[in-house]
Amino acid sequence: MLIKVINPNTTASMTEKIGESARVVAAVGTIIDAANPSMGPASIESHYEEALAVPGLLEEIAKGEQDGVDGYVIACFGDPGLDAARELASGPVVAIAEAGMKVATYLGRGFTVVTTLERTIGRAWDLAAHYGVKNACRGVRACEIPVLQLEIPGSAARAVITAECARAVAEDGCDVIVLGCAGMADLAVEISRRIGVPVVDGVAAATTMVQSLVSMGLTTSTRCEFAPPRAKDVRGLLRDFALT
Ligand code: 2AL
Repeated sequence: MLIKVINPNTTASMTEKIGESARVVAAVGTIIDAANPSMGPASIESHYEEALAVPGLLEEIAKGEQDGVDGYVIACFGDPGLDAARELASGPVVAIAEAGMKVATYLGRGFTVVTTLERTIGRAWDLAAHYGVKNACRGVRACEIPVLQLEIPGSAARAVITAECARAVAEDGCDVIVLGCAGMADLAVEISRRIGVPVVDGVAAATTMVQSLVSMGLTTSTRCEFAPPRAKDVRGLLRDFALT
C-alpha cells in the first residue's frame, strides 16, 4: 500500500519530520511517500496562506493519482483543501485536524488543542464544529510559537508547548491533548510521558486512518458531492489546473 503524506507548506525539513511520524505507524508493506508542493507559502498560519497552499496541494494529489497512490494524508492542522482533494483522489483522503480530534474522542471525555499562533484558534474551533466533536473540545490554546520556529533545533518551542499542554490539563478539564500543528509531530510521545495524559499527533492519527480505510477497501463516495469535478475552462495562472 502506498500512502502519500502531503505537507501543504513548502518547508522540506518539516516534510521530513512528518514523513518520519507517519512511518512510525506504517504497517509492514505500507510505503509512505512524504511530499510538499513546490509552490506556496513556507508555513500556513492564516486563512490567506491556507488559500495559497491549496493549488500546490492539489497538484501533489494529481501527481499521486498518476503514481498509483492508494490514500492521502493532508498534514496541516487547518486541513486546507480537504474537500477538493477528496474530489480529485481515487483513494481516501484524511487530514490531521480531522483525524487528531476524532481519535481524541476515543481516548477520553474531552480534549484540548494546543496550537501555534493565537490567530489559528478560530479555525481549530470551526473544524471541531464541522467534524461534530465540538462538545468534546474543552479548549484551543496557542503558544505564540510560529510554525517555522518548530524547525529550529534547540529552540524553546518544546518546553513552551509542554508547559501549555500541562496548563490545559490543569485548567480546561480535558483528559486528552491534540497537537495543533504538523510541525509538532515529534513531540507527542515525550509530552505525553511528562504530563501523563494521551497526546495525539494528527499525522500519526491520519496515517493510521488512511491505512485502515485502504485495508478495508473503502474510499470516498462519488455518488454526488465528491464526484470528480466537471471539465471546465480555467484561465490565467491556474490554466494548467483545468480538468478535462
Ligand atoms: C500548521 C501546520 O500544521 N502546518 C503549517 O504550516 N501550519 N498549523 C498551525 N496551527 O499553524
